[in-house]
Amino acid sequence: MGKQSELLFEKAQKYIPGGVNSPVRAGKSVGMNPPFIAEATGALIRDVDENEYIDYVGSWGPMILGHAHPMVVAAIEKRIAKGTSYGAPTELEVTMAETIVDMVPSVEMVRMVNSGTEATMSAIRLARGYTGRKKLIKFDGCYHGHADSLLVSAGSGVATLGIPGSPGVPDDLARHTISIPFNDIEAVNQAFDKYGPEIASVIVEPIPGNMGVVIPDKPFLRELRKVTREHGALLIFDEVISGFRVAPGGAQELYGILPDLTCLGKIIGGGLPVGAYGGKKEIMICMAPEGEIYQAGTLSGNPLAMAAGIATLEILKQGNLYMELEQKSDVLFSGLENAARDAGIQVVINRVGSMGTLFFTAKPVSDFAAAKESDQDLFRKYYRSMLEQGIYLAPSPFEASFLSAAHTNEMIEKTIRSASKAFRRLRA
Ligand code: KE4
Repeated sequence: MGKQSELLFEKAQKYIPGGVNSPVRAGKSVGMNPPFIAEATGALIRDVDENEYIDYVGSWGPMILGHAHPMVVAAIEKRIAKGTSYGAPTELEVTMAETIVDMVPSVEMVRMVNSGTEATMSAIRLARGYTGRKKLIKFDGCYHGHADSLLVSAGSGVATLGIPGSPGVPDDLARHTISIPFNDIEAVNQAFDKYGPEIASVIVEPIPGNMGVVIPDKPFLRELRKVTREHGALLIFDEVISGFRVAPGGAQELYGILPDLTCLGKIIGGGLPVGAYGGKKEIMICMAPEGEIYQAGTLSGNPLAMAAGIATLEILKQGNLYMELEQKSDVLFSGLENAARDAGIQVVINRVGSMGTLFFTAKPVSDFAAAKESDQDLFRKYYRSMLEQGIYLAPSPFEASFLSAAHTNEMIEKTIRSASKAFRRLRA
């Protein structure tokens, strides 16, 4: 890593646990200290040592338009002159809520929060309050943020760091969460046979991005909808990643399945801190101050974040960006697949739209157990080689790569050439 990044990382570790404000950024899974970023424009990101990279992290999903999109920057610049936060309702929040309701098929009402974690934490509290039940089903390898009830064999940072659940989560809370293999509808039915009347909700990433990308089996999501309805449990789609990513209306639009509640984040803030949870009106009106179930936030619906998010969604809801993203992503990931094959490296690629993951394995990856069987040592070497060639990937085998509207054909071709070289080095 560059000199300035090393110096900053050393200093950061004096004041910040692990030197980072979110664990996965520390790069422990790839055994490398992280580059410190100075700026980013479009699909390019530059570190403090003047190294430039093609960015496939995109701030872990929000930057679907690319960094510093002119319309988003203009929206923030225009808004900031009016102040940054009032702690009072604004027209922007109404516009954002109307836009989400308009774009996300199952959402009739929505509440803004400040992160994906707050969104899922609030949604499970709402599900428990609405049903009067305690138990929760989640899936191994799915990550829903760091609320206590959800840090039970989660994926993403927890999986990458190898912490099964987390110290500090009380046992008598964790035991209310049942975590089962993704795509395993038999296990879901067994859980409902055993705990049915106690289950408040099933929360799922309809297209998981936190064990790497995994494709839901066709009947799986449909069965989830059926079994939750039969048992009076709420189905929560955590679309913090897939929302507005795979279609204007997210995975629920793509697969035609309507959950009871949807959690959103990332893209709806245009890179500023935002989360949201929404769903059927009869459920959402149970939230204070209309109902009894409590959730609050000083900066919820913050005007700057709303301005950035509205500018982003206005562009996405035109819908024409998704075909372009699909084409670019197909070129990239099929190029990676061909390059690996030509170098004699076995890979499996899972992709939906502009979110995808390359696993170093020969076996299909349809759940977390299979993802964990992929060769993490090969991933580490691949990651390092790509970074040295100016390609910025997520420093973990259990994450998604994201394309944006700003990735050009030349950048994609350069990425494929770099991967080809990286794969050949793996053979050496
Ligand atoms: P945040 O609290 O980090 O805004 O969102 C939590 C969350 C909820 N649901 C899903 C499906 C998510 O992917 C996330 C957060 N994603 C991780 C990476 N996949 C954020 C990166 C990080 O933890 O630094």
